Amino acid sequence: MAIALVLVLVVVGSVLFHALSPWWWTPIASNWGYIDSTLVATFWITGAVFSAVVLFMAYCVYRFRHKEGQKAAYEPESRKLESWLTLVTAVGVAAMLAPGLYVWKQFVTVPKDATEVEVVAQQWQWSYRLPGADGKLGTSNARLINADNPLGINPEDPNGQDDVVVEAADLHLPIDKPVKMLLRSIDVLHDFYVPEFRAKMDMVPGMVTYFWFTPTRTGTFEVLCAELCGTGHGFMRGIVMVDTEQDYTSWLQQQSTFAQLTGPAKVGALADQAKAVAAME
Ligand SMILES: [Cu+2]
Repeated sequence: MAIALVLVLVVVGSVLFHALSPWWWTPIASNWGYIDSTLVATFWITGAVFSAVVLFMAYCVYRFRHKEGQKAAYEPESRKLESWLTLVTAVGVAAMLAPGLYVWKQFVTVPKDATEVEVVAQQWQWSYRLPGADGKLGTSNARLINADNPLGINPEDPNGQDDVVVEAADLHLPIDKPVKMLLRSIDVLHDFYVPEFRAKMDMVPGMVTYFWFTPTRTGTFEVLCAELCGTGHGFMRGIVMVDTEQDYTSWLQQQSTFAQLTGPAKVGALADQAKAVAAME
């Protein structure tokens, strides 16, 4: 009897904890309301199954408790019960997976008018690169990284000259404009995560991963690294500010392009390095 009661209390406690929890999501700031809906659907399904299973267990513990002279019947197989359980489980799992697949399709289908923004992660800071006036990011190579070229931009590529380099500083994005985040890491696994955007993705050295989103409200949001990446992992934080078009433009005008950062004095050295790397490959 006491066990049955404890089981019922576990269900009531768990449901109340979820319903009254102060640790819910931060208010959303992107177009990915679907991600929230998918999570809510999963909570409902797993919550209902959890409650049903534990309450059934409590019922059985109470209903079939020990009585003098009563003997348990042994019934190892029941075709009917197994068919039902298989069917119900299959429908439950499909109901949790289907919305996820639907959302994933949208998550990886980038709108044509999305602007590219590159995020470069390294132990333990975030840097960014914007395409500049030509709208194109120049090529880059991890072997070209040095103090004068922290993101490894190819100095021989004309598309890269006007790229805006934001080294270990805040990123600004204009509101209501879709952005495709190109994610690079130059040392170990990292993961670019802004909770309010409901989007994140692992960053893998040697490849470029991506996701897209549209910021839907202005504000200051914290960037977290969501992949354990060494002793400084917990301090690997950054700031993304979503601005009005006007504020964004004035911020952008204060940023330096790759060509400005390099300056004529260093161009020769960087070009020599690029030639050496090209010869190596
Ligand atoms: Cu990291």
